[in-house]
Amino acid sequence: MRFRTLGAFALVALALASGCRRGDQTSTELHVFAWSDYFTDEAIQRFEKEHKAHVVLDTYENNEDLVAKLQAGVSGYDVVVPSDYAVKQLAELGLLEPLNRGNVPNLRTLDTNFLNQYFDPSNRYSVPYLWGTAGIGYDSTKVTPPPVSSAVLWDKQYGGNINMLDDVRESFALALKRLGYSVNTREPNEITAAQELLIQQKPLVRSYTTETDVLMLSGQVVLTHAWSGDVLRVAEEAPHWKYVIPEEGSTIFIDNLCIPKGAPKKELAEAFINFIIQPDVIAGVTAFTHYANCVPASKEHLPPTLRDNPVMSPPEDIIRRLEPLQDLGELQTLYGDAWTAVKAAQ
Ligand code: SPD
Repeated sequence: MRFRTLGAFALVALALASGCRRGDQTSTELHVFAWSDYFTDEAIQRFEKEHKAHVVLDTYENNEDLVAKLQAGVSGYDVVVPSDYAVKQLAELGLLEPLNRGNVPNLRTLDTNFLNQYFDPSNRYSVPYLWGTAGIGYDSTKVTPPPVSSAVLWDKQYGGNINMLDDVRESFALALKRLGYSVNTREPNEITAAQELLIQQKPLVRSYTTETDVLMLSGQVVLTHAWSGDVLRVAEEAPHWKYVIPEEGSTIFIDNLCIPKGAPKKELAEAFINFIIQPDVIAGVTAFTHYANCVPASKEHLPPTLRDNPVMSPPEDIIRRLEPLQDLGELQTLYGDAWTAVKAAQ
């Protein structure tokens, strides 16, 4: 009897203990939905320790997937990292929480050049985080001479060894620039011309993905439409990978930390944002991701090779060739339909 009572007591104690543990975990979990390789393990672990929380990281491939997921309803995410134009879309759809700036005192560390941008004029919803460009990654042992024009992505000799970003706005931007148009054109004829160019390219394309690092490192492609940091990071391990911004021009982006509407842990999310933009922490993120950040004081924590790297922080003459993607409102569906047609083409 005594034994049975003790056994029951032990079982109840165990159940309570595991119940509490589960309860504690849920109450301190922070769900972050971001681009792949956009935070460091060190930063996450330090935040977890300082805030006695557990960070759960999930990734998306492009802004459209992020917007669709948040539009579909309660996502359970606390922090998301949309690019410029997607911040505006999400804000207009009522899918972002206004930030309580009192909980993010490190906002003062941000470079004012990145604040009050068109996509969120008073930074009501967004904190600029990392920025970069889109261009072409190429295996310099196989692609000779070094490409200068995006025409190389239509060159038959590289057929079957080319990857394009699985990102409607970026892929259309590349084609539109090749045709001499703006990446934000609202002209249906120009969008159709870009669609045709992308369809014409399709037989040469091995894959459409934004996870380009794996393809480069494994040698599955010799050319990829890519974002600057991803190529630079690969080049540390495989220096034959180089990056070029095509002479026709390309895009420049700012990715931002935001809190989705109804986030279960809004205050913890603000603490996370405040933590990650500290100069030493974000310097660690830049050293890993190879994307430039929006915190000037982080520079002194960066290795000089990266601080002055022209791929990470392009010089003025290159910047002049870059256009930021704008939110196109209703017209976004024109691009979406054109992209579907490219994907469906045989
Ligand atoms: N591996 C992460 C790359 C993130 C790049 N941001 C994309 C911006 C799209 N306009």
